[in-house]
Amino acid sequence: MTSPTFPAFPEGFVFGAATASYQIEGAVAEGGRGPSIWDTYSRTPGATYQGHTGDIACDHYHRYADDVTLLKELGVGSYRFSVAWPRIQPQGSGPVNPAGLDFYDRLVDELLAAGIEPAVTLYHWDLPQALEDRGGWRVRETAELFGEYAGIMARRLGDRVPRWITLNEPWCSSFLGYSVGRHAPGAKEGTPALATAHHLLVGHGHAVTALRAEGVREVGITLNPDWNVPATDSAADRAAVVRADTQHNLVWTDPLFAGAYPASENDTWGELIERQDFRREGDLALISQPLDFVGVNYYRPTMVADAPYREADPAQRTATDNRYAEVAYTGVRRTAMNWPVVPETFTQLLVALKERYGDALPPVHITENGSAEHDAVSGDGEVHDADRVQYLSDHLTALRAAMDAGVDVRGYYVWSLLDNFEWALGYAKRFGIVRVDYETQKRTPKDSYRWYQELIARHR
Ligand code: GBH
Repeated sequence: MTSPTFPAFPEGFVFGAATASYQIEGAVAEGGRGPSIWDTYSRTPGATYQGHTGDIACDHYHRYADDVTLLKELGVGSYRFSVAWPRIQPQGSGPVNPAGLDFYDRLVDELLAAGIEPAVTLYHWDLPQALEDRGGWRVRETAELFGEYAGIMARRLGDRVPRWITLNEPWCSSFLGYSVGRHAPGAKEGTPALATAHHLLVGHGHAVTALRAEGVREVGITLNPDWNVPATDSAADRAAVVRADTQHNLVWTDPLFAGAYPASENDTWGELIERQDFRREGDLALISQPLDFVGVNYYRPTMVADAPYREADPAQRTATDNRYAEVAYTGVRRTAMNWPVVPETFTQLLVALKERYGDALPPVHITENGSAEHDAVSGDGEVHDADRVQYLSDHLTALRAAMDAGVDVRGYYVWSLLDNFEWALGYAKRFGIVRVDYETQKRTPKDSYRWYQELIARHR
């Protein structure tokens, strides 16, 4: 391991920090907000660590001005946050809630006054429960309503928000939400999850159309491509990597950047989607509209091995069982998430994306990167998170290497500004560069905050 360095980025490179609504806002029953699928799911016994919910979270809804001050002192050029759709449309469609719009309006003005460019994510997983009750992402109507909601937001904030992200990590919404049930709405449906993948992409397309109609400056989508490494050099494990890549990555990137679902093995999501009756004429043209950037969230590589079908009986098998299993990396450091730390895979992933799509790959923003560590408050009241500093330094160095190799990367947003509600893992995992004491809501900048602050200052 090298000691932390301060890699140098070109002029104009954007340094930022990111959060998401349900993970930080709290105030779930205030300001006219309707329930989201995460309110429902987090209340389901056994769904989240110790039954944790986002009811209070970081109380950002009330403390947003203090949090903007933290961002200002950090020196970031941009802040990525998400809008809670159920604050805007408590029923997911129809009447707009003025108090919800006002909250984001105040946040945007506070950011601009601090000299920080807002980057808005329209969907970071908190679907209005009312829409889930009508089928959620299984049904096309949700995609159409998402387009309407995008238009509402652009009309209100489009004059002041330069960068718009339609969806965050649709793989998580689709696969974790509807196939394995580890995220809201907690469905374990196998094949119907294919429809959710397609409808998320169609929803993205409708949102792009709506945002373009309002003339916003930059439109993109955030994906979480995996870097899959074969467990051994065997043909079987290498074939498993192809299946994992197809299901996790190409199902999203091929329609977006190549205008077609991936054609490879016959039991991958891509080919199955091709055969489904939920497809409509014109969908791929809608999905593949040109974007100004693609957001990439990257944390860690995945090692995969060939695996048998989960069900011996062919009639029981689902379209989302692609016969690969994740196996543990050995000989590398692991974060508190038990994720392997292998920074050079960040370079490899970005270079591979560029190689696959060439000029069809839009400029890249790293919309999330960071680590959960076993942080402790020292006797001096500080958090000396040397592991996180090392992680960030090494990943920014790997990012710089990808840029030297020809990948057009415009910005980097650290995940996350604050410790927050880590979904099914509740408050047990801390990703912040600022510690949050959940008893008092006191914020304490960690050593990683100071390190990032210095990195940014060196670029002025
Ligand atoms: C991103 O998800 C998200 O965009 C962000 O909200 C999240 O906080 C961050 O990364 C860190 O995880 O729920 O038991 O299946 C990346 C996908 C989703 C992977 C949550 C880890 C927790 C395990 N992450 N998942 S579980």
